[in-house]
Amino acid sequence: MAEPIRIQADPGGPAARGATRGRVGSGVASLPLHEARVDFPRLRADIEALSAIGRQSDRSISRRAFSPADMQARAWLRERIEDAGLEAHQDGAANLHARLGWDGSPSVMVGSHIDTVPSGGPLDGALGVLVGLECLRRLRELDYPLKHPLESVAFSDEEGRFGGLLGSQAIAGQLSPGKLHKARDLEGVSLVEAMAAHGLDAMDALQARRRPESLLAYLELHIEQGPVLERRGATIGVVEAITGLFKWEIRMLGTPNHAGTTPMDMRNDAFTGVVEFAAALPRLLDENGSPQSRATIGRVELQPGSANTVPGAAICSLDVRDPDPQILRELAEAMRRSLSAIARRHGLMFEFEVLSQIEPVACDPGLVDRIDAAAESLDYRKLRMPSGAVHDAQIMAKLTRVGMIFVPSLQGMSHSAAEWTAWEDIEAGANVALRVLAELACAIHTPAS
Ligand code: HGY
Ligand code: MN
Ligand code: MN
Repeated sequence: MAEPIRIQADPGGPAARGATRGRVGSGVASLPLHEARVDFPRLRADIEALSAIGRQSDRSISRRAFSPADMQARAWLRERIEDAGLEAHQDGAANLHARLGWDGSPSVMVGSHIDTVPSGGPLDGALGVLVGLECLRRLRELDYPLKHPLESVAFSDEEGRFGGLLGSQAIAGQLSPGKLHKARDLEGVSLVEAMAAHGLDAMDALQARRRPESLLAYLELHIEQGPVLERRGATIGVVEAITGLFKWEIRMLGTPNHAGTTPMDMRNDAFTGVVEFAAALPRLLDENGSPQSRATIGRVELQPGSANTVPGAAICSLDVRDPDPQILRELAEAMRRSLSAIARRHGLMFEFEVLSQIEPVACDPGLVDRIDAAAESLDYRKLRMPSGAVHDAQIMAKLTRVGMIFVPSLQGMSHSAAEWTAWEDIEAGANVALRVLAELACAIHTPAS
């Protein structure tokens, strides 16, 4: 076993300037592990401060990847990392890491994202990043001897302004020059332009790749974004698997024509095709999916878009999810067949582009048990469950063992201003994350698992 790394506990020493280097230190672990808890008032203050960045008049939050609000949040986070005496590091994909005891040996990583959907909530992603920061700060204060370095990361563009899960895909080596050049948002702004506006070169994302052997495990705490924990009265979700998805852009193509002079039976109305497809989704899921299957059309655009013109083109998004890869394949085939039949019936053409395809993943059984045991020993009510949302964790699963901790979402709401989690549940989740990270990275006696 590697010689435990000891961190200078001296607040004024070199470590204070964010240059925390392991292996030298005089601290002695001050608190037994089972008594270790996060500094909750400090974590709460961070959550409140970050949620003020990108706040909109309707109380929702908008921090789209590489937007001014996202950059402001990144600058704020970097300052908090350095104030904590941790080493701040930004990789080629602009993922922002906080490091503790960094010596280049295989590390334990914890993370999530601080970018949001256009009118998002204060906790989706942000909670996991701030809990990760708090855990590294707290482990530095507790001064447990480290077996392995720790890093807490805020991944770039998880929410998909430029395709989604960008930062974790960069680390997993899943990006290509073509994919980076092609990536653009709904307004047509390219990733290359958006990053260049902040002095960043999108192609540097290709350098962010990490070797699997550079990581020992990845942990992510996230809000559930669903109603299950609240309904079951549980505080901690022990995630066993993370759903997969495919995202398409569908284009139904008909004939634009005059709204007044074109008889109803002589139209090739593209919008009719999308409406019929949307109405068919529940049946398609019943016939080809599982109880965990989900299908969503979140965006529809009609062209030319004038009230007195029969739409010649109807462009819509399609987001389909299921934790079983075979069911996802069957759903994709059923959707394609349905689109083809509808197009034929209405004299339309259709095409679709696969925007993203994310495999479902199983979390590491050892980490699942460790999270479960930590919740048990901290006396929190827990529930083993799947994740219906996708997360950076499932990309990191390509590189290393992953585990996820969920905390309840009030009325299951997320991706909106109504997104919230009770403070005591946030504190509980953070304490479970602290325990698991300490067991993974610190040289202290831990129950086998
Ligand atoms: O879409 C998702 O599941 C995640 O919130 N980005
Ligand atoms: Mn989200
Ligand atoms: Mn998220």
